[in-house]
Amino acid sequence: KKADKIALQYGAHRIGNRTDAAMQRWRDYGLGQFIHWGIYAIPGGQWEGKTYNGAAEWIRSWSEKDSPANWRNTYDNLYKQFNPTNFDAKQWAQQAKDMGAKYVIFTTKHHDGFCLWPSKYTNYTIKNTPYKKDIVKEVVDAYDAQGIDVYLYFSIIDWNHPGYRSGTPKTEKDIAAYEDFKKFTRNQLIELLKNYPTAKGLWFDGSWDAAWIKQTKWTDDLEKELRALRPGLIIGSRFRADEKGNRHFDANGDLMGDYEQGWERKLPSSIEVVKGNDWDCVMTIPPNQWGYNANWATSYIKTPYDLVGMLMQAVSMNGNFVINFGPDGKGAIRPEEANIAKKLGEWMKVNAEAVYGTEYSGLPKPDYGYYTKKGNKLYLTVFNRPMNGIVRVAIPRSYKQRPAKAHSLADQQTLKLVTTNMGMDKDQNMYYDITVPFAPSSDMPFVIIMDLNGAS
Ligand code: FHN
Repeated sequence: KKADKIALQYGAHRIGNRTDAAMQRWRDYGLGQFIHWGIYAIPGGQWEGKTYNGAAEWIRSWSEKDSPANWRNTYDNLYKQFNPTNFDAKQWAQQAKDMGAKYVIFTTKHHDGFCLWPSKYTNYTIKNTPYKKDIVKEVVDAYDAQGIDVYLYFSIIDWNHPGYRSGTPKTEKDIAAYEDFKKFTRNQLIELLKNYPTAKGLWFDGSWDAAWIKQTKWTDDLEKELRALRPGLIIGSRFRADEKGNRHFDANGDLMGDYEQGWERKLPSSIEVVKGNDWDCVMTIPPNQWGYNANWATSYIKTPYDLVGMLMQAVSMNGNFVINFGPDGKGAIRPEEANIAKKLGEWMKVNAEAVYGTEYSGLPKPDYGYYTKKGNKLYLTVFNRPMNGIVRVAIPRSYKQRPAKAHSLADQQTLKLVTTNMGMDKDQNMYYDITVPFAPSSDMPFVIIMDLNGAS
């Protein structure tokens, strides 16, 4: 510990990354799937004939502005129509498996408070819809069966609970109401862990309210209680704040939780930014829609190429990359998302070796794409194919290992590798020229594997 650190009771309880098997497994995932599903999928971004461009899962609050008289009653009664007859958890899990996802984060309850499991602590659950069945269980079972680890998304914000407050409760009445909400939140979390014993972690959200941030000791105790209930449980940095009100990183700059959970719809620009911490990035396919929005025509939709680029950017800096899906009100995954999953899966089928279990190479980012590394293998995922078909790899002299051989991952073809001395940059780098097949076999990035000499 640095001498100038201030004493904190509720800051980080560990310095540096977790080293246990559960966390190592998390670290090796590379690619994950996020699913936002709830009753907001019924309006799908449209409210009383009007299209809302804001995030569709927030429509209850967008529509409030336009229709103050009845928004609450209308939205909060939508669950009575929730009957997703096209929902097939096994099909979702199969699709995720084919895409190459190693974990899924599933919304058990979003900000609207509607629970996709039959919680004992509220009536606002799947049990009281025409569908009735426990959707969380169906998802957990189906993904477990595919060997995809499940993480339960849980929103602290709950617009449905009468005791929920965003601002710090001040009056006696508000304070009592919020205490009730805290009890409810704790009960639900314990219930989730008990009901779904195979879930590997909790993915918290909506934990930014002033009221919640103030609950320093209580949230710290609760986190400890949850961890004690489930050894190995993984919880990111979005659950609680320290006694100075800091979230994610405490007043000393130390990460609270098992990994940094602040990378939402953005990626770190360099390895230095993540300071050696574990992290994941959660990404929407449109700019900012998590729940189902029927109208995707008004914004840019990321392509499989874009997403592979982001995946490799994340993995090259020791992060996991998680792509969000928003099934519709009937439970179907829209064709655009199904197509993305399929294309990514085709790419992963060939190139996953460059993703799973790989890590930051220790090399500067090359112009051609991204490096990842596993033991003595260095992977270069090429996005910018050189015009002359020669990929020039620059390895700093200070780097302990040297590429000895190269081959292409797609077809295992040996690639010509020669040491090059251009007489430039002599003191800093060694150069290796790798000749890649002249005609690109697809419009997607390809991977070159280099065997490295020397101990890493
Ligand atoms: O407000 C939510 C949003 O709807 C979505 O669930 C994302 C997912 O990370 N989290 C919140 C915004 O940070």
